[in-house]
Order: sequence, then C-alpha cells, then structure tokens
Amino acid sequence: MRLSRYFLPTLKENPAEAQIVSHRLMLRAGLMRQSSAGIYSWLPLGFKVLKKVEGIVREEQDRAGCQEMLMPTVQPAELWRESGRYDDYGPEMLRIRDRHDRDMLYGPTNEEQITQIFRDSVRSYKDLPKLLYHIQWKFRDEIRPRFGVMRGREFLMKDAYSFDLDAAGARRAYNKMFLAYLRTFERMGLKSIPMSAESGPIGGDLSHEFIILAETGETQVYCDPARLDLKVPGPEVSYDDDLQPVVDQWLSLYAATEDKHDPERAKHLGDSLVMARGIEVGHIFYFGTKYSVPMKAAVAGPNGESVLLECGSYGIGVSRLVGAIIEASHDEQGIVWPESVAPFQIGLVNLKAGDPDCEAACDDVYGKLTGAGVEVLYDDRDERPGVKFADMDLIGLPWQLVVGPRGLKNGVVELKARKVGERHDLSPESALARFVG
Ligand code: P5A
Repeated sequence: MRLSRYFLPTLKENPAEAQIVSHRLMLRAGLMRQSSAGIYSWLPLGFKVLKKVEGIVREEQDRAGCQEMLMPTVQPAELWRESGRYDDYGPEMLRIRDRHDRDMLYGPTNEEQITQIFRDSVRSYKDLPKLLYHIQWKFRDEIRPRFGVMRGREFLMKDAYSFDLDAAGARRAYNKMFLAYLRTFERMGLKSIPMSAESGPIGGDLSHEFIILAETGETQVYCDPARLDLKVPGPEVSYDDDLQPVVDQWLSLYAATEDKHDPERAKHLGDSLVMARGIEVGHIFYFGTKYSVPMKAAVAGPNGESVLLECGSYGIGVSRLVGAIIEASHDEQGIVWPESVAPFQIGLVNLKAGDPDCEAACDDVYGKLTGAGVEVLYDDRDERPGVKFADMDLIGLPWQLVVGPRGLKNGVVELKARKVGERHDLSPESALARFVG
C-alpha cells in the first residue's frame, strides 16, 4: 500500500479526551475515531489490526474443536424473559422497540440465543458434546465508557458456548477453552494470567478471568509471582488429552481479582505477593444448568430419560485486545506492534520522493516484497524525513526499510527493527532476502 493513497489520518497532538496511552495512540496513529461515547469507527489501519487479532482468536478456537457460526446482534426480548435475565440485566441493556411494538434488544451476550437454537435442534445425547462460537458485535450501555476501545459500549467479542451431558463433560470443555485462551494471548505477545473471578450477570460458580498486567488496567489483581513464569503448553499437549493436570498446575498457584482475593489464602506468599493492575481480556464461565432449566433445554439420555444440558460460555474481548496489546507494547514514540498482529510487516520509507534512483530502488523492493506476500506500507509521500520517521515510529510497524540517496550511492539501504531501534546498513538484496524466503 502506498501511503500517498492510504487513508491514515494521524494526529500530531495528544487528543485531550484520551486518558490512557492506548487510547491516545489509537487516535493519534489513525486507527479509529469516536462516533459517540464508547462507540467507534475503525479506520483502515485499525481495522487491519482488529482482523489480525480476530484471525488468531479464530484459529485457536478452531484448533480447540470449537465451530464458528454467526448469531444476530438484535434479539427478541421474549428469549431473555424466558431465562429471567430481561429484568435482571438492568440499564446496561439497550432496549429497542420495533414497528410492531415488539420488544427487542441489542445483544450484550448470547447465552439465551444459542440455548434456544440448541434446544430446538438437538434431541439426543448422541449429538453431544458441542462447542460453538461466533465473533460478533455486542452492546452494553456501560455507565462509564472510557479508555477508548477498552471499555466501549459497542465492542467486538468472541463468545463460545459449550453443551454437555454432564458436569464432567462441561469441565472438559472448560479446560479446552482454558488452554486455548493461554495459547491465543501468547500468540499476540501477551502474558495472560487466569484468575478466579466473580461471575456477575453471566452466572455460575466457576469462572476465570484472563488478565494481562498493565498499570492502566481497571482490575486490581493479586498473584503468586511464580504464576508469571509458567510456560504455556506447546503442541505436545493436545486437546484430546486430559487437560485437568494442565489446568490444575496453573490454578495451584495463587491468583485472584479484587472481588475474590482472600488474604488468608495468599498469606504464605508474604511480601512476594504481586499486587498489580490488570486488563481482563477474556472470561470463561461454567454455569451448569442456569439457562437450560428455565429454557427447558434437554436431550434424551442413553435410557430415554430427559437430561438437562450442562453448559458454559467463554468470552474474549477482541476489540479490547487491540488496546490491551498497545498498553503492553509501546514506547515514547508510539506503538510497537508484535509481528503477529501488525497491520503491515514493513514500512518502506523513501527519503527523497522525486529522486529517480530512490524511486526506482523503492519500486523494485516494494514490487518484490508485495509479490512475495509481505505486507508493506510504502511511504512515497513528498514529506521531510523527520515527518516520515515520526509517523513510522508512531504507527509501530515491526520493520522500517529506509531508502535514501546517500545510502544508495554506497549501495545500501537501512533496516531498522522498531522494537529495539537497532539499525543496519545492508544491500537491497540482502534486505529483501530477510523477508522473502
Ligand atoms: C462469556 C461469553 C460474557 O459475556 N458470555 C458470552 C460471557 N463474558 S464477559 O466477561 O462479560 O465478557 C467477555 C469479554 O468481553 C470483553 N468486554 C468488553 N470489551 C470492551 N468493552 C466492554 N464494555 C466490554 N465488556 C466486556 C472483556 O474482555 C471480557 O472478558
């Protein structure tokens, strides 16, 4: 993509309304714009990152045996009256009336919707277990939307739902999601810590939040420092294995959010107890028959008896993750994207637009890289080098390839790794060889 043609409205000044660094940088780097409180438009660069994050979430859900589908954003109120949550949910739910005076709502979550679909379609225990998910926009009329996409009113969530015949089966589904979440966040360069947490309006008595540590996090957390050093299990652990030992290993070390913190249980840690702020990027719940009882969701068991479905739900804040990744990875100059979610891998900087040698060299490199499937943002604008460098650092692509007249005379271009700031002069051919296999 040529920057001269790209829609990338960056800002020089810090926007006054943004209190935390990710919100500031998302506005300044032209990733998104506010529409109204807690509601945002995603501009091309931000949308690319959102899609990358979504892609990693999708791959890891699929690997765990979860099947993707898509449910609507707008739901009928009757469904929520059936479960009893229509009144319970309170003012966070955006209630709408259609032209026929029917009560509708913009879904804050989909437990009712999926339970209805499942109840109406599945008859026998032989159809169990099932794990289903979708990635869909949600609306919660948060009392205090803030920090940009971190606490939005409209936000993108991955929500998965499990259906099992008994509690042991539901626990297996829970454990699969537990492992899938550890792997998902690790691929985004994040260290996530599962912590016991309150289940709130979703319900049930077993739930874990996946937290990443960040000073600007909204949640106060307490944990054993050894939790921070645990290694996420690699491919040697399969989703078909008994995952209970893996989960137990994580949960054997103390970690809890403020609501569940028990100083007595953390006493043995003394001064080593980590007390920090964190961002909740995921939350998994086992709630058994909370929805299947009122919604009469049952299947015929092996002896023909009626068995209520045992269920859980599993959420990831996809849009929140974009902010969370920036909180975890930035410096004074701007964003530092981990490669896995970077909107482009390389920023190609032409230091002297209009100079025939520079243009020829850039066009050549650009053509070869894009031809090999590498995503390149080519700054071909007629701007001062200082402006170009500042913009590249601000938008945080992992690599910068700088082409200038002086370097070309010596047969070199400059390659800079955004994260460490290291620069190397090398021939255009060897620069290319680093990215084109
Ligand atoms: C689990 C999936 C649920 O809603 N039902 C379906 C369950 N859980 S949750 O914890 O309430 O939300 C799941 C994740 O969504 C993100 N999230 C938000 N992101 C941005 N703005 C918000 N206002 C917001 N509220 C929740 C969080 O990452 C949360 O873990």
